[in-house]
Amino acid sequence: MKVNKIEGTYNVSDVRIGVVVSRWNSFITERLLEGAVDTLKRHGVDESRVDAVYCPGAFEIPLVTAKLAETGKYDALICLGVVIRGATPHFDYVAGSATRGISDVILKYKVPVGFGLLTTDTIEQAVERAGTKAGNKGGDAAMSILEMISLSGKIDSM
Ligand code: INI
Repeated sequence: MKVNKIEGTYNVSDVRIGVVVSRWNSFITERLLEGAVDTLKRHGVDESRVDAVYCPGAFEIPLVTAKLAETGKYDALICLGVVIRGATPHFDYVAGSATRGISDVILKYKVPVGFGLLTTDTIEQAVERAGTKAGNKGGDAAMSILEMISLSGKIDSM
């Protein structure tokens, strides 16, 4: 193929990352944070370049993410939260509002945001995605922002 292929790498340096961490289900969100920081460190991002900013629950993640994006200090942000379905429709409102709000921030500020919001039916499913049998979605979100920082830089310099 003779197309110009443009894609990000995982090689970024001197980046500053903001991580928004929801305290709701904190025993799981702290594992997501560990996964995210571990991935960033293994790709050369020093911990001193990472700020972890805590909020009460997933519903508050978009506002905190927007305020961090507004500072212009971060190359990328990562959102970490856990919404568990339980038996009420509350899940749909909290998960839907958080997801839509995070998407809005990405497009308003054009900053990469890693989506590490677990939306599961059970606590067990959330635990599986926070460093046990289904990997660590915090780490996955960190990988995605590394690639997006690199890709954004390439697109900006086109
Ligand atoms: N917040 C979560 O992050 N996860 C949940 O599962 C959850 N549930 O189930 O209610 C939750 N609710 C709190 C919400 O995010 C707000 O913090 C709260 O409503 C105050 O605004």
